[in-house]
Amino acid sequence: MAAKPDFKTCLITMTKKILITGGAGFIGSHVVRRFVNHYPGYKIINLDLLTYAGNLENLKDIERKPNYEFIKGDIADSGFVHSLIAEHQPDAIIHLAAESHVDRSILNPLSFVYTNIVGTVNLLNASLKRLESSPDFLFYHISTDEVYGSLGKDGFFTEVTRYDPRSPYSSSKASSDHLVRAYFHTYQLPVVISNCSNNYGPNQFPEKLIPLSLNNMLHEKPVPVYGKGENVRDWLYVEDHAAAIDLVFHRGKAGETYNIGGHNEWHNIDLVKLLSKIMDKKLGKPAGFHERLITYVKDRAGHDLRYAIDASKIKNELGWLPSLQFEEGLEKTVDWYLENRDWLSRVTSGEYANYYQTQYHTR
Ligand code: NAD
Ligand code: TDX
Repeated sequence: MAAKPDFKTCLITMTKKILITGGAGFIGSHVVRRFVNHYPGYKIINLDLLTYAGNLENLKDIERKPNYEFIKGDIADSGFVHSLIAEHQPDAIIHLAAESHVDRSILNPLSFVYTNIVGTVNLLNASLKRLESSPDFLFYHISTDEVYGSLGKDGFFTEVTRYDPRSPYSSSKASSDHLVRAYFHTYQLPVVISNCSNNYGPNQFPEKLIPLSLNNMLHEKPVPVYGKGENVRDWLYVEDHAAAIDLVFHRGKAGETYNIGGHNEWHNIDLVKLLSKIMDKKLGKPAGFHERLITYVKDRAGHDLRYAIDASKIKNELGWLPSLQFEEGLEKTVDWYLENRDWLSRVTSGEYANYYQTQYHTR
C-alpha cells in the first residue's frame, strides 16, 4: 500500500496564490523567500510600494523563480488595491506592509495612519469582496508587541494583555489589529493575527538599533543610546519569525492571536556593548575600540521601558520555538552586514542621509 503523504507534502503539492504585502522590507523579504522556496506549488505575489525601507535587492536570489511575482503599489490607494485583488484573485493575504519605525512616527504620525490604518482597511475591504467567491480565504495580519504598551521590571505580554499603545507607530498598529478583529466579528472574514517582539538579522534598514549601531561602528561614528540605555527589548532572529509566520499561516485558528517572542531580553546598553565586542573581534581591533563610540543622547519621547513576550500559546498549540541562540544570531547578523557594506552604503544614501543628519544621531 502506498504511504499516505504527510501534512507538509500535502501543502507543498497544493496550489495556492498568496499575496504578501511589504515583501521587499526587512521581515517581508525573509517571509517571501521562505514561502517561495518551501512551497514551489504556491504562487507568491509580493506587493510593495518600495518606500525608503523596501528594497528589491533583498530578494535578488529568488526574483527569477517561476512561482514569484513582484507588483509595485500603494496599499493606501483603495482603487489600486481593489483592482489588484480582483485581477489576481489570491487565496490568502499575509499583510506586513507598514511604516515601521517609532522615531519616524514621532516626526510624521499621519504617514503611519495612511499606511498602517487606511492601507489595512483597504486590504480588508478587498478581502471581503474576494471572500464572496473564495470561502476559504484567509487574511493574516502581522503585528507587534508594542500594541500592549510598556512593562515594568516584571511580567510578560500574553494574548489577553490589554492594549495600551503609547507611540504613534504602536497606536496605528493597535488600530489596525482592532480593525482586523472587527472584520472577523462583524463580517466573518477569516483572520489571524500575530504580535511579535523586536526582530534582528540581515536586511534590516539601518535606522533600527542593531543595524544602526553596526553601521556607525563601521564608520567609527558615535553610536547613539537613548536616555540611560536601560530600556529592555526581547530580540528574535528574523528567520525564526518567518518560521513562526509559516506555522501560524498554515495551522493557526481563524479569529485567534498568537504572540511570538524570543524569551531573550536585553537592556539596550548591554546589547550595544556586546555588539561592540563582536565588532572588535571581527575587525581585529583592540578591546574597547568600538565601545568608546557609545554616546548617550536625548531619550526618545514616550520611550517604552520594557517589552517581553510570553510565547507559550504558539509553543503549546503549534509547536513553535526559536531555533537560534542570540549570540549565534548576532554573529550571523554582524557577518552579513560586514559582507554587505555596499548594500549599507546604497540604502543610507538619499533621503535617509538627510534623516540621519537631522535626528537624534548628531546630538
Ligand atoms: P520595514 O519597514 O522593513 O518594511 C516595510 C515594507 O512595507 C517596506 O518594504 C515598504 O516599502 C513597504 N511599504 C510601506 N508602506 C507601504 C505602502 N503604503 N504600500 C505598500 N507597501 C508599503 O518593516 P519590517 O520591520 O519588515 O516590519 C514588517 C511588519 O512587521 C510591519 O507590519 C511591522 O509592524 C511588523 N513588525 C516588525 C517588527 C520588527 O522588529 N521590525 C516586530 C514586530 C512586528
Ligand atoms: O539609535 C538608537 N538608539 C537607541 O537607544 C535607536 C534607533 C534605538 N534605540 C533604542 C530605542 C529602543 O529602546 O533601542 C531600542 C530599539 O529601538 P528600535 O530598533 O527603534 O526598535 P523599537 O522602537 O523597539 O521597535 C521595533 O520593535 C517592534 C521595530 O522598529 C518595530 O517595527 C517593531 O514593531
